[in-house]
Amino acid sequence: MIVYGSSLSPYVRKVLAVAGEKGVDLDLQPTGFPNHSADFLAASPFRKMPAFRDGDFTLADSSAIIHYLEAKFPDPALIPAEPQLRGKTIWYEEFADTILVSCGAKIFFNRIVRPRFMGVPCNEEEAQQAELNDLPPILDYLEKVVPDPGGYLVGDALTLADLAVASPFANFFHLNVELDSERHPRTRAYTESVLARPSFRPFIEKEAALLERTAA
Ligand SMILES: N[C@@H](CCC(=O)N[C@@H](CS)C(=O)NCC(=O)O)C(=O)O
Repeated sequence: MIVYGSSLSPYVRKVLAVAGEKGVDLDLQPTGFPNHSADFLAASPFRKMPAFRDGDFTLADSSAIIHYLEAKFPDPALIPAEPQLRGKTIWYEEFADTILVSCGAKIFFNRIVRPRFMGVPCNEEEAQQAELNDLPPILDYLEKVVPDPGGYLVGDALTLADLAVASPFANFFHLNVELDSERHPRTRAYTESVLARPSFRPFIEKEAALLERTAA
């Protein structure tokens, strides 16, 4: 099975972590950006990563891919069956994919993707607005809901909620976005512990090496 994309994308990284937790081997292939490969375009009609191929079957969108993997490889379950746990799991994934990533993308896209991979200058005003004004209230929310060390966001086992919420924090840590140790200590400890899992760590190390190579 192939995933097209870069693990620098929090959506791609989330899919890779889900597969890793399930012990499923995915072949991560670049999209060919900026001249996308025909294989990527065939799987992703709107040119968004991640895209996915399993034989003749193609799919785009991280959540769609994760539901496919969950159905095909049910153990360990990362989307609980119990109604309230399932509802909360999907809430946290949606929160991460929309509210958290939208904010994080304004910082990461401006400071990393535009200058290093697109040859376009950073819009520092937009990045600062996101970092200083938009991010703190999102972290305030997380600070209230993240578990004590060793715990999980939903129920008493790891779920998609933990992987989805932690994934964008790898981008914050790459950017050295400081989490206020007085205001958000639990969020920092929790996200660092999820990102230290073997399902995330090798990808994050490769990302850090790439960012070091492409630094000005
Ligand atoms: N809802 C989609 C969002 C995918 C997405 O927006 N990916 C970004 C990278 S983080 C992308 O491919 N952007 C390129 C573009 O918009 O052209 C998912 O969950 O996969």
